[in-house]
Amino acid sequence: MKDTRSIDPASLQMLKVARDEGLETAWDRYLAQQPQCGFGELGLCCRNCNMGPCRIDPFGDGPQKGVCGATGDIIVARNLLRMIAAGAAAHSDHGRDIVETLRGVAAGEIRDYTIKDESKLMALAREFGLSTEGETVQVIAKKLAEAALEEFGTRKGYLQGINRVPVKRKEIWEKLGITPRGIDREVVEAMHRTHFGVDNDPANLILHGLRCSLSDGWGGSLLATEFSDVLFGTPRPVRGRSNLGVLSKDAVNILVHGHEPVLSEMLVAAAKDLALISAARAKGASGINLVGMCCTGNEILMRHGVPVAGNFLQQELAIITGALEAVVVDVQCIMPALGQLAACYHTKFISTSPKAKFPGALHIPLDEHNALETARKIILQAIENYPNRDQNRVYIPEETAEYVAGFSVEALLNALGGTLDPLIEAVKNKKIRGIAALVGCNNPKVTQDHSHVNLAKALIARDVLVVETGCAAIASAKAGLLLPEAAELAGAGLAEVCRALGLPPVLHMGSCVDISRILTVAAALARELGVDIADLPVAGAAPEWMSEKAVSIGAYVVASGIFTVLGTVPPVLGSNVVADLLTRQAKDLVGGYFAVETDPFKAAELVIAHIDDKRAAMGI
Ligand code: NFS
Repeated sequence: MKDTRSIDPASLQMLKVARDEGLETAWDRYLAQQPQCGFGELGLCCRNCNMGPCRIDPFGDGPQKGVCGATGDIIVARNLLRMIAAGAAAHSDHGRDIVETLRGVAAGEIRDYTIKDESKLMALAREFGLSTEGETVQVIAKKLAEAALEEFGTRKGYLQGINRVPVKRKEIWEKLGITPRGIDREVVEAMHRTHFGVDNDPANLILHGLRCSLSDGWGGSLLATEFSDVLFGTPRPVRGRSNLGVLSKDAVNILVHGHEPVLSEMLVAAAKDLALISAARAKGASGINLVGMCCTGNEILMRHGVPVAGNFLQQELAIITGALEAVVVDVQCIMPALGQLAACYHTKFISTSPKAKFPGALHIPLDEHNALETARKIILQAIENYPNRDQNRVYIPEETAEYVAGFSVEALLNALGGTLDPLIEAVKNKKIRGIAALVGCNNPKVTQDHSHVNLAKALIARDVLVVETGCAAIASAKAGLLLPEAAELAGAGLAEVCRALGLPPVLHMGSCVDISRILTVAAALARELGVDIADLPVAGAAPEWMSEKAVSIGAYVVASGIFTVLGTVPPVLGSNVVADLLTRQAKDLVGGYFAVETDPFKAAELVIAHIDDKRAAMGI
């Protein structure tokens, strides 16, 4: 029988090894959870106070109210708002860490990092309205970081980042009262409103969810992206390799997994240290092979072309290759299962963030003030572990595919010759039908990468330019869609544009916080054309999403005016009121709205129909 857990041959091979070795993965645990809680699936259980837990009977026979009187509509809306708040918090706390690192570097307290992109620093300083005349880079960076830290608890009215959006969009947010004020404030208010006995109006709750998510997209995530560029360099097109075949049979393999580039950047630097390379050789290895996974993988892939071993569902499979000397993690999307699994091999599971400790992990905290030293210490742990590798248990799938990544807004503009005009022209003359942003995770509820790859292929074949981030982009990397040569899979118009500009039809724009790059391009396109973002022939999709961060992303993309298709079902179906708000009423309120479609081919039709409608409305 065909194994429907993944379409990725490397993953399928590793799943066989897992079975032979009697090892459990997320897919097994997913099966063991069947049937999953129906109340939870519908969003109908509430644990917000200790009169509960309460649950609402979706069939109407049992209780229709919680002890406090909350209906299914209230419970579903409150639960969704909490998901958005958690996702926005995760992205934004990541953003804060990057801003604080820049502040430390500027103040001379953190010495191992330098400011890599001064012109971006200057541009951001101007955007924040700071005077740069006669000031040193250090002083400007410090002022900028301090101004950015204000964004988290700002008292000045609203977030700086929203100045990027067209006036029409700002007016929509103002009218609805959802202009984001401060990043932390919106998250705190979400928690306050969902506390027992506060906001009990589903629409009011969802509207705050949109505001909270906007503080992520145009706040926390935007700062994470922009300040990472300042500190670590703005990505430029770069080639590399992807999938588990990037692991080496004879080098010390170190997998970096998680999200923040602060540590991974130092690991990239330390892995080139000649003394460490000779230490690896002294242990019988051919060298040091640093590879990435998930979004920290995306960060170093975008900036250094570091190989990416895989996306979310491959974290356990990488350990099962038996070839990893160390898995180094920071925060987010790290399965707590890794410790136990690593213990079945010689692999060291190393946690580095005081915010994220795991069972079975060796904790080596990252000290930003001594970051290079921490990175060296971690790499030495891996080197020392190399002789413990049992080569008889090593199975590395051969699969790898090349990618071209690194499409920051600046890199895209550069490829276009300095302005958005060629892109606008191509859209107007229908060589490019529209633009679709494909983002998000893997989820064992659906075949790994199947929806990502097939949706991307279906869209490019119909001349839709696809831009991607996160684990969606890694799926495309593995499928060879991030190469200029993939233009042959595109429709004639898109293929022509790709060939003329040397671009792949699917552009890797970075990690999930880098969806802010996509927002920035969408806003710039709208401003150029004198329209609102909602008027553009643009759509979003999260075909295999699973995390709360993805819920926040979906919400801010929709609130920014962009129609978004979800490929896994969000826990809102217990409330017709909430489902109707998200899939219908949102269209009138904010221009964007959600659809749920689990079949990627049908999802492609929805995206194309939407794009064609927008084209017709614009008269192009
Ligand atoms: Ni995004 Fe990136 Fe991947 Fe999903 Fe997790 S790594 S921040 S949440 S699983 S795409």
